Amino acid sequence: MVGLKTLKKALISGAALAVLSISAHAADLVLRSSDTHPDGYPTVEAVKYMGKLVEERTDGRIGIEVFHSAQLGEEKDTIEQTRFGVIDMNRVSLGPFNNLIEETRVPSLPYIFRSVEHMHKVMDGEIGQDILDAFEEHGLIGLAFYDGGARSFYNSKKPITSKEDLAGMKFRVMQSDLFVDMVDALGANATPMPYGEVYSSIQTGVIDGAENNWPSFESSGHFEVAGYYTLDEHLIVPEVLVISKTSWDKLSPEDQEILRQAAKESVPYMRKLWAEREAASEAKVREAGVEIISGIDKTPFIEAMGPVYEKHVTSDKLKDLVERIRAVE
Ligand code: GTR
Repeated sequence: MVGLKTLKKALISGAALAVLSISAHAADLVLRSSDTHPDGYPTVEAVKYMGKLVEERTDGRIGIEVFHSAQLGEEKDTIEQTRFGVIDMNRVSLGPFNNLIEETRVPSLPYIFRSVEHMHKVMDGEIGQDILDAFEEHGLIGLAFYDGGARSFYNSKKPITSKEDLAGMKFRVMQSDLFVDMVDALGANATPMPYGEVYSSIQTGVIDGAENNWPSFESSGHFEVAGYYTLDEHLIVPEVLVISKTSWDKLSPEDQEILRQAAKESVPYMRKLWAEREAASEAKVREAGVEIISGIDKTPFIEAMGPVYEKHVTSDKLKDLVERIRAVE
């Protein structure tokens, strides 16, 4: 039996805890930010870090609460909600923006970047800023780009060692026409679907596999159902942190500047976490016995992308972006 004294003590500490947790969110304005990834994932931690900076610099007036693990929904839906101001902030891959904002297609093109370093140079510079600016007319303010590593194919059926091995296989892609055409061009079949449905779809054989980077392949648990991972690295798609224009317009110019600066400062922090997580995820996946196929000849993959570029790089604006990206050393 619990004595009265113990009960009283428990109640008091419970009350103290409640007060504590209220004060942790005592900011006048708490911006709600969405992320599909679980707690502890580099993108989630980077936005929390940004929130800490914002809270410090506004003397606790503004805070950010990250709703991780797709608590607010799958990416495509949360993007719509962010555009309409139902969700304040969102950390998403550029992929689900491709159909809406044409500029986001260019850094999402297969093999557009020669390396992650090339991607950093492009996205940290003027080209990156031009792409961030393109969000505004769609109800969003682009704050920063995060890393998404290199994406490669994984599947439950067989080791893929060449483009020919992909023939007729069924892969999930993000909800973007560009990625559907990319998979088609490789001779496989693409099924666009939300991230949260991929695990069970591989498990039940609805699809043969999907494609992603090491941290997502690991954190989603997809490696448990897809035992073959081929490092063809067809995409290096940056991720983006956006805020709803509706939420943005309510802030003073000074607070907007604080947010912009804090977002910028969260980038190097994210990259450090990303490098650590990439290594840890790779180790975990290898330890689980997944067959890793590396060192394949990427040339046929790259050469197959001609029609994809032709179809999706349509306007002069996009052609110019491709040229500018290629020109960055
Ligand atoms: C991850 C990315 C997510 C999401 C996911 C997907 O790499 O970080 O934002 O886009 O891929 O494939 O849906």
